[in-house]
This record gives sequence, C-alpha cells and structure tokens, in this order.
Amino acid sequence: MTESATDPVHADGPARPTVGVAVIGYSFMGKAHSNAWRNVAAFYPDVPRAVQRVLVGRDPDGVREAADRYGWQESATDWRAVLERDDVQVVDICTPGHLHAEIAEAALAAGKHVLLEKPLANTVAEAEALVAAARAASARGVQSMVGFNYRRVPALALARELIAAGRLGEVREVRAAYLQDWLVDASAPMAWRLRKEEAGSGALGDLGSHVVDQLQFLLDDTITWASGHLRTFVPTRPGASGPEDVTVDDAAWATLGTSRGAVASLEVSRMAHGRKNGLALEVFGSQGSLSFQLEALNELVVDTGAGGTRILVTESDHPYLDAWWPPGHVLGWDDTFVNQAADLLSCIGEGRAPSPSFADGAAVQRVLAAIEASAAQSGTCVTVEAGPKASTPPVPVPAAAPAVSLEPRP
Ligand code: SOE
Repeated sequence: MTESATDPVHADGPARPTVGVAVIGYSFMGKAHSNAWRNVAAFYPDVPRAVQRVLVGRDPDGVREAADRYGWQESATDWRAVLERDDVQVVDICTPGHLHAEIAEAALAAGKHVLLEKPLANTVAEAEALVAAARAASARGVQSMVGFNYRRVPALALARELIAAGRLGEVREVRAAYLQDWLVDASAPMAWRLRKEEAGSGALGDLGSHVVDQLQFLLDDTITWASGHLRTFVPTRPGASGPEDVTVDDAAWATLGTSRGAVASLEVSRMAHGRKNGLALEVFGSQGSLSFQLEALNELVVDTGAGGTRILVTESDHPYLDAWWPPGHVLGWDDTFVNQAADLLSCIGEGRAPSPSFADGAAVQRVLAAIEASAAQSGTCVTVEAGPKASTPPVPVPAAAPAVSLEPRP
C-alpha cells in the first residue's frame, strides 16, 4: 500500500500518517459513512488520520451537493478513475449490492483497502469471488472489511466479551428480531431494495444479514443448519412508469442451529407496524441471559439469577468508550460507524487484517442462502454449505471476567 504524507496539521508533533478516503454512494449509507470519516480523527487520535478526498455518485449535481454538505474535498462520477488516484488509499463502497463485487474487486486489484457495506454480496458465488480477491490482496498488504457496524455497538461488543468469559454458562437459545416498518404502506414506491437483481434479497439480506452476523459474532460460533420461510406481502408497488413487481421478500423467519448446539430464532421484517429500527437480541445460557435493543443501544440487561441488571454501557473501560464521553453521555447509531472506521484505520496503520473479513461476510451469505433454499422447500431443514473458516479473531477472554457488576440494583 502507498500511504500518503504525514498529517500537515500535526507536522510538529509525532508523525500521524494520513489515509485518503473515497466513498462510493451518497444516499443513506454514504451519508452515515461520510459522517464517520469526518469525525473519526477527532475521537481516535492514535489511528491514521482519514482525509475525505472524494465522494462518488452517478448524478453530478447530487453528488456535488452531498460532497459539499458532508465535508468532502471533491466529488466525482467515475469510480474507475477514482481507483487510479494516488491520493486515495481506502475505497468505501456504499452502493446497492449488485455493484459490490465489481467495484470491490477492481479496488483491491488497484491496491486500495476496501470497506464494503453489508451484506457482502447478492449471491454466494459473488461472495466467494470477493473472498478470493481479498485473500490475494491481503498477500500484498491490502486490507478489506465488511461494514457490519453493529459489531461496533459498545453494548454488543461487551455482550460478546461476557459470553466468551462464560458469564452466561453454556449458550442454549437465542431470540433475534430485526423489525422495521418503512414498507408497511402498500403505496410506498418501488426502490432498488425491492428488486432482486439489485438487492439480492429483501428483509432477509438487508436486516437478516445483521442478525446472522451478530449471532456468529456474539456466540463466536458457526450456524450450520437453517429452516426458513419468506413472505412478500405487497407484490407490486408504484414504479416510475406504472406498477412494478416486488421481487424480494418483505419478511423472513428462520430457526437456526449452531455447531455447538445452540438454537436461534430469526425474525426480520420491513413491514412491522410501529417498529422503526428495532433490533432485539436475547441470549439464554445455562447460568444467565442477556438482552439488548438497538433503539436503546447504550444498555445491556444481564441476568445471572438474581434479577436483571441494567448496565449502562458508557464506562471508559467498556469497549470503545475510552474514545468518547464521560460516563452516561450516551452514543448514537451514527457513532457505531465512527468506531468501525477507527477499527479499519487502526488495522491499516498496523498492517493487521480487520474483522469482519470478507470470509466472515461470505459465511453470513451462506446462511442467508440456506434460509432461502429452505423456504423454497416449505421450511425443510437445510445444512449450511461449509466454507473456509472465517477469520474473526477469537475473543480475548480476560483473566478476570469483564469489569461489570452484575449485582441486582438496589
Ligand atoms: C435499511 O433497512 C437499513 O438502512 C439497513 O440497510 C441498515 O444496514 C440498517 O442499519 C438500518 O436499516
């Protein structure tokens, strides 16, 4: 990798390398990622400084206006030309899924580190090609990571540590639901997320990919079988030139089994009236349980038998929190993307492989494919295709369990 110059702003201090960033895509995810690149240097002074070089999109006026608003030095409409620039070291891809493979493979071949928004790809075949491209690039020191930003929610990172430290005993059951309602109105217009050729799948890929990644992340386990059902409740929607067929699922359900014998229920929908961005996770073990709600993302409830303890995950010794505010000064959804950018920059700076890797993303894709295959056979149990071992580093289990009090509240 060619790193750009050291940070001119800190030229008289210790050299802080700079990394030029390009984001491709400027709608919802492009905005969330832009916000992260704009703020990461302020919260994480020890990672290479991100420089917002260029925001890329198809509509010249739209991308220019967005670039200006989100703090980018420039805008561009040709992503291939951006890959040729020497002042760009990181390419962050926030496009619809059908463009992921082509852009990411070209970026890796051009020697750019890649952050690729979830889900990794639209199909297992594309995911596997991306894994091969990432492996070849990593041999040249080029890093790649999938944007499963919920791994960077401090409460979920803490939950993973608690599970790894055995605080719940043997994990037996998980309930996982990710519910939104932005499609509940049948007159909501057609969008790329509702076309299979662009999105790959519907709620399953969009929301289910987060759930499957969280299950494998929290439990440090692999999903090996699936039984699923999919439904499209509104089969046509108003398109630009008349009614258009919806070719993906509106909601999905699955029972999933892991290699260590845990069983999880998955429920995802974009038509769950009243649920805006409701990711709810409950993990039940032989000695305790924990629960989490994304809409209260600073909280984790842990119950080890003496009544539940609500942990406000804002202490400086909780994951990510030493970079942020004093205790009780809560983080938001957008801050998880800042943590994600910091993790990637730290790995780039130290020449380490980031996590979740493209192999982790492909592992998620194989579970989604198994759910789809099962749904096509009325829910018959399907074995998840085995892939190469994903590379998420094992959770470091502290000698003493993480410093959280699980005593009941007075
Ligand atoms: C849309 O349903 C969406 O933006 C997802 O694509 C994101 O990954 C999720 O974080 C919020 O909802």
